[in-house]
Amino acid sequence: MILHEEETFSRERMEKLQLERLKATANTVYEKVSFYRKQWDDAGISPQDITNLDDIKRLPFTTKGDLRGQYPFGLFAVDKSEVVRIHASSGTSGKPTVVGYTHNDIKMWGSLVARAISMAGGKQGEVLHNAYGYGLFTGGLGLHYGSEQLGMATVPVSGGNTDRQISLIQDFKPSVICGTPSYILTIAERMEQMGIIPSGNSLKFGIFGAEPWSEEMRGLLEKKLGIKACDIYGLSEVLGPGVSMECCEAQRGLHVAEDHFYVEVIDPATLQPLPDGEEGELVFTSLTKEALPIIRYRTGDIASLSRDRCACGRTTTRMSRIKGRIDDMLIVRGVNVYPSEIEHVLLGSNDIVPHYQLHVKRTGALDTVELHIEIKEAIFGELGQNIEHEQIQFLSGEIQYRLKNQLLISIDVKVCPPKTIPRSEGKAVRIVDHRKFSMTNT
Ligand code: DLL
Repeated sequence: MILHEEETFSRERMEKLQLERLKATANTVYEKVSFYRKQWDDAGISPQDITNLDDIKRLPFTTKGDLRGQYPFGLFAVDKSEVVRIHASSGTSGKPTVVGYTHNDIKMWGSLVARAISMAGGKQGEVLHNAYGYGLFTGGLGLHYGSEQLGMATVPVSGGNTDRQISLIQDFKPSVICGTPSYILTIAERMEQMGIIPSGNSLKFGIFGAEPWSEEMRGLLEKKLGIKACDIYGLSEVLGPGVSMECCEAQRGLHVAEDHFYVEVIDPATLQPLPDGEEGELVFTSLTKEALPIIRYRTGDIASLSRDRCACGRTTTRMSRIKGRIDDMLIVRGVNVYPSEIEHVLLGSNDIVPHYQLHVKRTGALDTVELHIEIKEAIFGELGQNIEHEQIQFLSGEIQYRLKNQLLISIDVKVCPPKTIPRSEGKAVRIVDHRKFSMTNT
């Protein structure tokens, strides 16, 4: 259901609103945040230079490094007495990035998540099971406030304690389940292990995100749980979940909340804007945030944009599913590959479970990547639980062949015994880096 009229604004009306809000945001950050004032003064730009939306391209970018450099509250545009919530993302090195919200920010965030839940099929009066982690991570509380604002009975179960999650699903009969796709898969598999048919429950819709996932993973989760699964995107530096959301009608790309965020795609190497349809790095500018307005934030996430009409009737720009983070891209003998592309190839095999990890090692001067996959329990049993069995060697060769054929990469594939690849309770760790310097896998 379309909750807000802004979702169907004409392009002209949306752009008028965006320009008004961009001008106000530019004035605020220039006046209130010394970081921006200095950055813009150095670049010879002032808020008055913004006379049309295209002028945004003249503004300097903001990066995660800038947020860290201003740790903890240096980029806040309001007095600390107006901040009512603080979240932070851990990051893999250095200081966390800290984000703050005023009362109005929390209200706006709740309304965008309510919009997102409604877009995915959630309805007032029904029950929503929220398995995103509660805490400094924005997933739990983000979905929570949105669900309450929509008028759903919200179950704040958080991540982990899978058996309890399952009994709550059986007893409270939610229609919507939210969580990372990897954790929801863990729940579905545990149900199967307990002899419960996952598709036999009350669930109708899934709201999954916070990590890259493939179309094949969507198919698997939809089939196992008997639901329609939609992708939700967001990042704490920009807001949290709700920056964009897929609709359950089309399930083709995520509608950006353009009344609150201006989206661009740039070439991460040249930093030049890319046209619609071309893949590059997503960049967001907030248009209504009070505590932490953010200008041209480089997300590190790879996607493309489309302004085609959507079957659901919404007119907002859509972004493609995230292919991965720039820092998660592996270069395997000169070929660039993202874990989500490997997932796409793997989920075509009936003999393995959908859990995998990429181990990056350094041998001499060379980086090598080994893909760990896990054999299905039943097949392992049939083969006498012998991981050296020639059929298992054959399976590893077959996956290697498909990766070479479809992605042009040659990597070693190690088939592991059942239940040996760690299961996720939040964001799945797809890349395990054994080299000295760590790689991110948030
Ligand atoms: O992950 C916010 C969120 C919570 C989104 C719940 C969706 C659902 P952070 O912890 O700051 O915030 O991590 C943000 O996660 O830059 C992406 O790399 C990744 N990410 C988020 N959503 C998706 C998605 C939350 N739908 C980082 N697909 C982002 C792929 C995603 N990656």
